[in-house]
Amino acid sequence: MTDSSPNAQDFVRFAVDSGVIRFGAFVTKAGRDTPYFFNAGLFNDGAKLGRLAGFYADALLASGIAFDMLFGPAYKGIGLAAALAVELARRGRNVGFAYNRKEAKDHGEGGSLVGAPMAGRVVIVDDVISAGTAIGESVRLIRQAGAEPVAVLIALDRQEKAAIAGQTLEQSAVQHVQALHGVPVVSIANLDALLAMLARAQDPQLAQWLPQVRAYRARYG
Ligand code: OMP
Repeated sequence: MTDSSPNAQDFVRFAVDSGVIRFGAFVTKAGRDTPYFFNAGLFNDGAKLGRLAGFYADALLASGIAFDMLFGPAYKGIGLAAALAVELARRGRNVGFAYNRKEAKDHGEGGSLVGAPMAGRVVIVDDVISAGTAIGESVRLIRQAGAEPVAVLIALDRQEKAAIAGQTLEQSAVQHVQALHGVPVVSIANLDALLAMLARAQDPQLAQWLPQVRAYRARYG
């Protein structure tokens, strides 16, 4: 469910209209100067989160990947996985969800996992993949708990080259995650969908960003 599929196009439009995709001068975690940034924290009211969950559900169900539960990596993944769990239940698929704490807790629930017991085939729900550095920890946590990560579900695939310890690889981050962890990545939309949207934009305020975003794709994609 990527590039120019109707779902991807609608999602990119929704993200731009919500201010979740912004244009300007930003720096990614991997230190890349980028003319656009996707800030999932700005899906920050019930209506937006509910609509986002609908897009996640469409992408996950269309992938055909069989799964038993969801995992949301702290912090941003927690709300995303929770919203998706509600949406799936609304569609008749009531699955468990769990998340991790960033800080270890020495009393109460114990351990760093919270929510449904980790078991079976687990979908990791996250916001965006750039260089692909963040996913490994979730995969490890799930395997340590005796469960099987079967997919990484993200909203946006920035379609960038992977980076490991500051070194850029030839593989894309998504290919790298798939090869290293053996887990497929499913995204609602990718950078190609954003480029397609900018190429069609009537609003000159938006259309003006096309060359810079294209140049970024050429440099890091
Ligand atoms: P990687 O782990 O390098 O793939 O980067 C993914 C993370 O970078 C996300 O989980 C965010 O914390 C952050 N990020 C965004 O949220 N939006 C972007 O558009 C770009 C990044 C980023 O820093 O690369």
